[in-house]
Amino acid sequence: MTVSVPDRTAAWSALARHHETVRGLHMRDLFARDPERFPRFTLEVGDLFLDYSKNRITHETVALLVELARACGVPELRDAQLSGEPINVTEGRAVLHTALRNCSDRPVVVDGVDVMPEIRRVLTHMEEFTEQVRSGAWTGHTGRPMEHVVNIGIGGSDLGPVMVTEALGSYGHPRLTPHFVSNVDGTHLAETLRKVDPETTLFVVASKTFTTQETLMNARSARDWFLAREGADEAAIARHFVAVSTNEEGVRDFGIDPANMFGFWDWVGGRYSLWSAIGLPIALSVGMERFRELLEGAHLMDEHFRTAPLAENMPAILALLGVWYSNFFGAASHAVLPYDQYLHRFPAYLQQADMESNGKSVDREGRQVEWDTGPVVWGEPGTNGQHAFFQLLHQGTRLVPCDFLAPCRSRNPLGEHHDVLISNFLAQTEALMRGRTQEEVEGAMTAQGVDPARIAELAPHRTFPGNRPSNTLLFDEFTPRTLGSLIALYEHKIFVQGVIWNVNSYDQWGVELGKELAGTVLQEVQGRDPVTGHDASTNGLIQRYRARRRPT
Ligand code: G6Q
Repeated sequence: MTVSVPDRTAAWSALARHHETVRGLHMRDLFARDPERFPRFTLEVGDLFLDYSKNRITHETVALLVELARACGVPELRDAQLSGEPINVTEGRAVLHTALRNCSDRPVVVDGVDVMPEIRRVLTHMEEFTEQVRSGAWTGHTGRPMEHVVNIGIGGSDLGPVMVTEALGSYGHPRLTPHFVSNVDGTHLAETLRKVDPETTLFVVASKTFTTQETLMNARSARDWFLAREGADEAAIARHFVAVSTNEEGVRDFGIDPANMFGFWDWVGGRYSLWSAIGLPIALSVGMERFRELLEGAHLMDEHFRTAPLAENMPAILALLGVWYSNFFGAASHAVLPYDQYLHRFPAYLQQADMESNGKSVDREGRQVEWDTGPVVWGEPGTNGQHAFFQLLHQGTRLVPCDFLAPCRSRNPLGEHHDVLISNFLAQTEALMRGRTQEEVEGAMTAQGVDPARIAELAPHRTFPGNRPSNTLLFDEFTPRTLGSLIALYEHKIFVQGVIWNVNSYDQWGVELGKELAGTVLQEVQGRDPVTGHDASTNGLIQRYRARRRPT
């Protein structure tokens, strides 16, 4: 396999030289010069339409970026990942979330075994269970059907399911209200339990390892709360607690019958696990048919990613544009701006997917990298963001590439709302690209009869440099299929960037550190001895907390 250190490839040097000529070009002029720019820089996969023409690129930029991807071994590593090779080198694992949504007949082999029959078996188990709960055949210990589903999980066992369940809110079951508890802050659980009735509540304890401190603590407290109700005993637990995990022993030790456990496998990374049984709360809410549509949408994107040439490959193009801005323009962040209220958790979900995957500073061989890796990913739905941080996007000193996402048809057609939403959406990308020149500002102010001295004073403030890049992703209507394709698009984008930066996108030692340290400090905040083993700041804070904490 040819995998090169990116900044030593000929393509990287060529891109650095090319950047010198492109950085001075304004997109306004690029559009004026080339009437074919829109068709040239658009792509379509299923229901997703990507316009990437509002980027600081020329035909040559794309060719050089594609060359970089080739030189860094993107096609080879893509094929290695999809075929189940252990590309997660630091954990010695295959990375096969794509197998979970493999709707083809192709087997996927890990260590000589086709994993597809096991995947289908768990899907069938999910189907049987969700149908029972949704139809009302599954009842609680007092014989009432379920009305609340509380997912207890954190990180990858929370962010994907909550984002998708929210996103598909319009498809939700009318009797079942989904809730998600992740934070170990007791407020999260307490506030949720206030809203539910133990007789009609199903808890889904979701943890790949079944050792995560926050999840186990929340699950234990939920179980205590449940058992404190009259008539609820250990036998009743089986009607109200199910688990999603790879750790059968841990599930049994917790007191959940393994018959009520939905399994998955170590080759499914936490932040890539919503396609597995971790998606159970999604399936309970929208039904298994919709859940399968979500998988089909993702599979469509997988097939595109697997087969399309790099220059026409949507995830690869998005990834390469990100590399272009991060490594050649020095952009440190990337904004994701969904103009769809259903997608309000999408930026938070992507933050984990992207920053936990590519927030690395050593390469796959353990050497310090000499180039920037993953950007800070952030965002909020439009139009809210326009009244908040868009000021910086338009006139700040930093370059922030943006992705704008919107459906052509609303799931809630309400008067002119959607046209107004979309006109804002389109106007923003245009304004970011075009800007407004000082002459334009002065002309407009003169036409309004403003005093020339005032014009001179105000014109610089009202001038917009423009030339601020954005990608536009339009889809027809927000369906489970579209959402599946959209998530898979970003997953593959992250993968391609990881390959180019030569980092392992599939480990997360930073997360592991947090898990380890919190355990040590817990002993101390609860202990009686003076705390002296840390730096002065940490010692002082622990002591201050101990002096003020509520006595137990
Ligand atoms: C995801 C990370 C992390 C993980 C959580 C929860 O890729 O590994 O966010 O999902 O720490 O872990 P468990 O599912 O094991 O509880």
